[in-house]
Amino acid sequence: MKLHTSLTSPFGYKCRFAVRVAGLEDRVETVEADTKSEALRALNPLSKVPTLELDDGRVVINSPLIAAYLAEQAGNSDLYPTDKAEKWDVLYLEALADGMIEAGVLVFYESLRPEGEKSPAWVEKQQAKIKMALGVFEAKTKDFGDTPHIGLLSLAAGLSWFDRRDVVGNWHADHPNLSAWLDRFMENDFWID
Ligand SMILES: N[C@@H](CCC(=O)N[C@@H](CS)C(=O)NCC(=O)O)C(=O)O
Repeated sequence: MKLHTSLTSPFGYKCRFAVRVAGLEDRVETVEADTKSEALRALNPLSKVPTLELDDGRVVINSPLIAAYLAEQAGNSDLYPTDKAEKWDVLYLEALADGMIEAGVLVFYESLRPEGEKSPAWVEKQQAKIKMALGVFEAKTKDFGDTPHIGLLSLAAGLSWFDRRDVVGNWHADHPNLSAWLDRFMENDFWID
């Protein structure tokens, strides 16, 4: 399988972590992709990364589906709990983290627009969503546990990307539990800088 991704994409990080947590490093090759290329568009009409190309030519798009596919290939893994109620809690965390990252990606893309085309109101709206989500995660940090499930992989990928791109300023100061958790989580063997 080939995981087409930008090496800086937060959703790409999420899936690259998932490959390692699922123990599929030998079966998944990471291929650097350009979102403006014809090659990626041919695989994924939305030209988005990550995009997973299967060995038989079929394609899986969208990081939640890619993670679910990887987990299925791996059999039992830490990515999703087997208990149904716990699984939906994890999927909630994943969706909230993904949504927070999406808002961050919009803020980042807005920063690349020419002066005069930027909308401060739009940026403020996205940043407000990020702040709300960060508040929820801060309150939930104590319940995260030690298993690197897909919700935590997405969250950690997003938070570390926020720091790399500086899209939300210093979120650490107002979210000390989350900040300390990220420091610990980044020490896991599957972490990729
Ligand atoms: N919902 C998608 C979002 C993927 C996404 O937005 N990727 C960004 C990079 S972080 C991208 O490909 N942007 C290029 C574009 O939108 O044209 C997922 O979870 O995989």
